[in-house]
Amino acid sequence: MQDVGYIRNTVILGHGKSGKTTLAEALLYTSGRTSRLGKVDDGSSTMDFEPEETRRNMSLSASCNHLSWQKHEIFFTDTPGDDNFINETRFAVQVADSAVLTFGAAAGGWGNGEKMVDFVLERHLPCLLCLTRMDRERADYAAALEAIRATFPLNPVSLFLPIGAEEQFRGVVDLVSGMAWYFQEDGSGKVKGGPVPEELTGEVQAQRDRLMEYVAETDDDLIEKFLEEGKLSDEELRRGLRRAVLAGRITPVVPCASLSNRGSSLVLDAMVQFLPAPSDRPAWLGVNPASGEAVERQPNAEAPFSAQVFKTMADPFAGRLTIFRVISGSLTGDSFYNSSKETAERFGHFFLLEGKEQKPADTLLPGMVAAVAKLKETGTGDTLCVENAKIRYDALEPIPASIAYAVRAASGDDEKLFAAISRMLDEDLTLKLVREPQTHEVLITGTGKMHLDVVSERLKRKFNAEMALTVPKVPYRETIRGKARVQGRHKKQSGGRGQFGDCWIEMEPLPRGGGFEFVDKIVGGVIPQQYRPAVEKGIIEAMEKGVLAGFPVVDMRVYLVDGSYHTVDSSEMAFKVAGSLAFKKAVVESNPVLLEPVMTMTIRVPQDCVGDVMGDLNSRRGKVLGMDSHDRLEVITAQVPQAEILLYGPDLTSITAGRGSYAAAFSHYDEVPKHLVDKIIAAVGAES
Ligand SMILES: Nc1nc2c(ncn2[C@@H]2O[C@H](COP(=O)(O)OP(=O)(O)OP(=O)(O)O)[C@@H](O)[C@H]2O)c(=O)[nH]1
Ligand SMILES: [Mg+2]
Repeated sequence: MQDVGYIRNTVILGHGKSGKTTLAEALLYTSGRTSRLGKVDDGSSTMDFEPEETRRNMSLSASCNHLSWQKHEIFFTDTPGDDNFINETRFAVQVADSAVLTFGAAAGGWGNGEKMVDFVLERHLPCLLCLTRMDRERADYAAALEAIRATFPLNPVSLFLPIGAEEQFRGVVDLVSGMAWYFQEDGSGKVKGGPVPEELTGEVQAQRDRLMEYVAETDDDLIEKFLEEGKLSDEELRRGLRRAVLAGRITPVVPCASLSNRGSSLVLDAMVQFLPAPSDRPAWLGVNPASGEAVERQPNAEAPFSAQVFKTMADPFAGRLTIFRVISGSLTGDSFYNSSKETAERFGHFFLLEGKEQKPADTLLPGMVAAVAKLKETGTGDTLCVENAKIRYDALEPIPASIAYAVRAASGDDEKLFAAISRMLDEDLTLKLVREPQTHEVLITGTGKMHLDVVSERLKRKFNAEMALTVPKVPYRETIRGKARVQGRHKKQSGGRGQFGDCWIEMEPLPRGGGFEFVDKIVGGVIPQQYRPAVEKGIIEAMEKGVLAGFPVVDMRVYLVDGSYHTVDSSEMAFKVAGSLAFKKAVVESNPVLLEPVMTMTIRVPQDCVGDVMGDLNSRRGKVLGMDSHDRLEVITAQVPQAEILLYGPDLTSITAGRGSYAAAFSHYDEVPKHLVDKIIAAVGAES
C-alpha cells in the first residue's frame, strides 16, 4: 500500500485563459502519463475533452487526472477560469489540499484572478503560483510578480530567476541551490544543468540572499541561525520553505511556458517538494449526523473512511458518475454509507479518472480522487463514510444563479425536454427550473448566458432535446390609488327564466402587499346571505385580469354595501357576474396604476469599478441603499426594478471585466413611473 506522505492532491485554478489546461497537459506529458503533448487549441487536450470544450477551446468543467513524479502520486483537478462555470472550480477547491494558481506572466489582464485568489485564501490552501505563458510577447516575470505582490496577500517568493525572456526564455537559475537549469530542446519538459549566465550572477546572489532572509523570518530557529551565520544551508532553506508554504505564510513562484513545454519539470518538483501531503493538512471537521456533535477526521489511512463528492456527471448511457475525494481512511469493497442522505450505497467498482478515461483501482487512500457509477441517491456535496463511524462534512452552497430565461422545447415536446433537464440538474447545481405562477412560464436559471448555451448544447448531444430560450416576462401587477362606489348589475331576460344580480360595492386601496380583503356590510338582507359569497367569487375571478394591461390586480379592499335581488331570477351565477362587473367598473374609477417587482441586489465589485457600476445602476432606475467594504471588494446594496436587470449578469461581467458578481432577491412591488406605463401596455398588446 502506498504511503499517504507520497500523495499530493491539488487543484489548478486561475483567471480565464491563464494556461491552466495547457500546464496540466505539459505536466502529464513530462511525467510520462501521456505520450504526446495535448493542446487546447487543436482539440487534442486530455483534460478539455468534452465536445463543448473543444469547440470553444476552453474548459467548461472540472477535469481530473493523476501522474507519478519522483515516487509521488499527484492527483489534480484542472478547473474552468470563466465565471460562467465557477461553481465547478469552487467545488474542486473545497476538497483540495493545495492549489496551483496560474497567472499570465504579462502583468495585467488578469480578469477574475482576484476571485481565484480569494478561493485559495478562504480555504487556507498552501499554494504554488505559476507565472505562465513566459514565452509570449510582453511577458515580464519581475513586473508580474511585483504586481501580484502589491495586489494580493499571498506573499509570493520566487524560487527561480528566468534566463532569457519571451521567445528567448531558455532556462532558470534555481535560487535555492544557485544552479542554472536549461530547458531540453526536445520538448520533453525536462531540464539540464549549465552555467549561470555571467550577467545574472549579481542578481542571483541578491535574490538568493533575500529568499534566505525571507524564509528565515518565518521560523524562530532559522532566524537565529541566519543571524549568527549569515546564511542557511540548501537543506535548511528547502525545509524552511516547505514549512512556510504549508503554514500559508509564503507562496513559492515558478515561471513556465507550457505550450512549448518549458518549465514543467520545475513545477512538478515544486509540487512534490513544497505542497502538502494529505496527512500534512489539519484534521477535517464535520458533524456526527445522529447527534449533531462536532467530529473530526485525521487525513491518514488509519482513520475511518470518509470522502466528499465534488462533482456528478450525467451520462445518457452509463448513468450517473459520482466523483469524490477521499479525506480519511482507505476504501476497498463495493459499498459505503452516504451520511448526507442517510442511506447505504452499493456500486460495482471504483475508478481513477484520467481525463475522460476511467481506470479501475482496488484501494483508495486519502488524497485520491475516484469515481463510481450508478449510485442511486448520492449528489454533489454529499459525504461518504462507513456506517460505524459516521461523519458529515459541510456541503458547499452553489453560488446563486444570476440569469434566468423562459424555456420551452424547440420541438414542442416539453415533457421530453424537462425530463432531460432534470437529469442535468444532478451535475449542475446552479441550474434550476422554476415555474413562475403569474406568467405561467418555466424559467431556467444559470450563471450566465454562456452557461445556458453550454447546457443547451449538452442537452442536445446527450439527450437529443433542444431548448428554446426567451427573455422572461416581468410579472407586473395592477392596483388602484383612489376610491370608488359603483353598481354592478346583471339582468338578462331571454325566454323562460331570467338572470338577475345587483350589487353596490365600495373600493379602496390597501397598503402594498395588503392583497385583497372583502367586507360584507349588507344589512337587512337586501342581498340574501346565499348570494353574497358569489359576489366575492366574481370579484376574485375578475382580479386575475386587470383593466390596464390584463395583469393581476392586488392591494385593495372591497365593501359589499348594497344591492337588490329577484325571488325567481336571482342565482349565484347572476351575482357572480354582477360582482365582476362592479369590480371592473370600480377599478376604472379608482385611478388604476401599474406595479412592477423591485429586487434587492447585492453587488460585489472591485473598488476601481464602483463608479461605473453605480452609473449603470442609475441608468437602470436603481436606488443605492448602501455600500460596504469587504476585503478588497466593495459591496453595493441597491434596489432595482426587475425589468431593468433581466440580463444583468452579462452586463456586470463586461463592466467589471469579469471581476464583479451579484445576487438579487425579490423585495417588493412598486409603481411603474408614468412615462413607462404606455410602453408596457403597448408591448402586452403587441404580444396578444
Ligand atoms: N504562447 C503560449 N501560449 C499559451 C501558453 N499556455 C497557454 N497558452 C495559450 O493560451 C490559451 C489559453 O490556454 P488554456 O490552457 O486553455 O488556458 P486555461 O487557463 O485552461 O483557460 P480556461 O480553462 O478557458 O480558463 C490557449 O490558446 C493556449 O494555447 C504558453 O505557455 N505559451
Ligand atoms: Mg482550461
